[in-house]
Amino acid sequence: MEPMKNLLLALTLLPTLGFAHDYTVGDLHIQHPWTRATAPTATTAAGYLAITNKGTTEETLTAATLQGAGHTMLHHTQTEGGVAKMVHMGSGIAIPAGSTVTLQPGSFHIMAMQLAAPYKAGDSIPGTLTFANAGDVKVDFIVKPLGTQPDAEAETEHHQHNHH
Ligand SMILES: [Cu+2]
Repeated sequence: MEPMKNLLLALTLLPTLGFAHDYTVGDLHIQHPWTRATAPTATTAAGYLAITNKGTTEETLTAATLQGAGHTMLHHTQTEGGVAKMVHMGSGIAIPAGSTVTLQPGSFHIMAMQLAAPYKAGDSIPGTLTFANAGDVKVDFIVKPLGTQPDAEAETEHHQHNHH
């Protein structure tokens, strides 16, 4: 396929697939908030995204919400002696000046608990990110199919960039 056709195809697909949605607030660039579809009986989900701090002072993600979750917390998955456990980030997740922090499976995540109803693949879940300096930022979490792996995610982003 010719490059121009590839580009047009990519642009046509964007709204449908919900890829590469991002938000810029001051010096913060928030990329691709997503979560996974949940099983019918599940009451928890995890929210993921990448945050780039282009400023010169440290920023902190202090809280987040996902619609339909009765309670949310910021967590970090840590593995000790082969056992993974989730640590509550009580003072938030720091985003140092000039760096990107990625919330992803096996690492930092937004733990959404007490789900009122399952998250379905293809849905978009409104949410809020609260930053110490930038305040509240409204975002949409794209719901990916159950079992989506971070590698698949990286692959998608990689292909996306090839078109620009
Ligand atoms: Cu967790």
